[in-house]
Amino acid sequence: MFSKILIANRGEIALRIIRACRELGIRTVAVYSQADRDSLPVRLADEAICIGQAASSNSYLNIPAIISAAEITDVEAIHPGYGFLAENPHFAEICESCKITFIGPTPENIRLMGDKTAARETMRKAGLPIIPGSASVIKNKEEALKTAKAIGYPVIIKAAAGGGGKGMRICHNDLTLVSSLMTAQTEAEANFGNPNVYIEKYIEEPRHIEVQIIGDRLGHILQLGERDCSIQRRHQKLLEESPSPVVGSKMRKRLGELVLKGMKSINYVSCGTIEFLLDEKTNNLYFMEMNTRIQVEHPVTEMVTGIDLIKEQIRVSAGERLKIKQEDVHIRGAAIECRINAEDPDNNFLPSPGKIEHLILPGGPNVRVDTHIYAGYEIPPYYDSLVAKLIVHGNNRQEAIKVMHRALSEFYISPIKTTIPFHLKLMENSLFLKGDISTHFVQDMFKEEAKGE
Ligand code: MV4
Repeated sequence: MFSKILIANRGEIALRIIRACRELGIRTVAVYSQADRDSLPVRLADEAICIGQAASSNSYLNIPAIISAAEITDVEAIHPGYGFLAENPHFAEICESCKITFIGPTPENIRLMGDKTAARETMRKAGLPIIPGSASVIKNKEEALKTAKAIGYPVIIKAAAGGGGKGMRICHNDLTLVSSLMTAQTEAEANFGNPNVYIEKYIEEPRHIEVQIIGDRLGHILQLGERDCSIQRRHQKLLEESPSPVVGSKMRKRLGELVLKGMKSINYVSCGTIEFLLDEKTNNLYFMEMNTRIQVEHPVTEMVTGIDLIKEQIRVSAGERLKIKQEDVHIRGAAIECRINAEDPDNNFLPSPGKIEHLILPGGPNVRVDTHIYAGYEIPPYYDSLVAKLIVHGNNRQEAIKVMHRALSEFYISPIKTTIPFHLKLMENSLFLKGDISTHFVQDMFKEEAKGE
């Protein structure tokens, strides 16, 4: 096992990793930007090194500064958290060449899954259902038109180097397809440095279902059930839950078998998430893409499986064997996570950074709060707006919702605006209570409100 690791991240995930390390007896090094000097992970880590200015490109994305900090403090491994350098194959390679363990998948795993067309083709070969679409990258408008003719409109153009919703375009006919192709390629080049795009059939009101997996370096892989992440706004998830209210035991078993086949085919190691779209009209399930990192919503899976994913992730990176067997993984009850962002839900979710003067955190049975904030903390404006994750557990979905409602009503943050009032409304929404939601839910909820006013 490692004796000391560096955490190349900030905020709640940096703190989450420090906590896992403490329990494993591993010393920690926090790296931080000038804007995060007074942050909790900096205070709680065993050592802390400033790596640059507030802008991420000068600090949390600054590879030479991070590697220097790792060399100076003599760590054996780097945990990248999520975002920043977590899915940068080049960074994973540099760590390797400096004899520092990158706590994550191999650079090959990251690179393969980062190319969304290659990921699609690899998973198709492994037997996973993929969304009907182009076999590979679309080279010209003739190929685009041919693909659309074969699968039928509407279609969606996606960037091969994209993911997470950036640079997607929906097209309903030949005319818009041809004009969108050009702009999609230009945008892809500008955003990702790669103009490659591909085409899929557009699934109209899908549910976003994702499966958590973890693999060790000895070839063992576990699947830890699904999360339903359909409650999102502009590709930012707001609430995640496990199990999904629409996945039955038969579909769960099939999902599990599919992801294990897919992951074994690429010898995947570390934590990862396989994203699926579920078309509720046809009950068809499709592989969409894979995230080769620990995700924000990992606690939802921890709550229903009892597995500490960060500790396991560190253990497998140190070469240890997974302690749990697939037959010992059981999904117990239901868990929900609400993302508390410093944003104003009454003002188009406008970011609301600033100083937290008053803070009351919820507690009591079945409540977990993952946060780096404290009374007197000033939320810097330079990073994402996530300030806390409120995670609850119940014997079933209904009970978990009751616990969440109770915990949200205890939660008090002032004077900054947060998404707490949005989540409170959600816990009372009849469609949410029924589990009758798709990825359009939040948008529709605000449309309904506008009508009523
Ligand atoms: C789709 C889709 C419908 N059909 N692909 C959005 C995030 C990115 N990972 C892929 N996304 C989508 N891809 C096809 N063929 C709809 C979405 C989508 C979506 C997916 C998951 C969660 C929320 C979403 C919100 C809008 C669109």
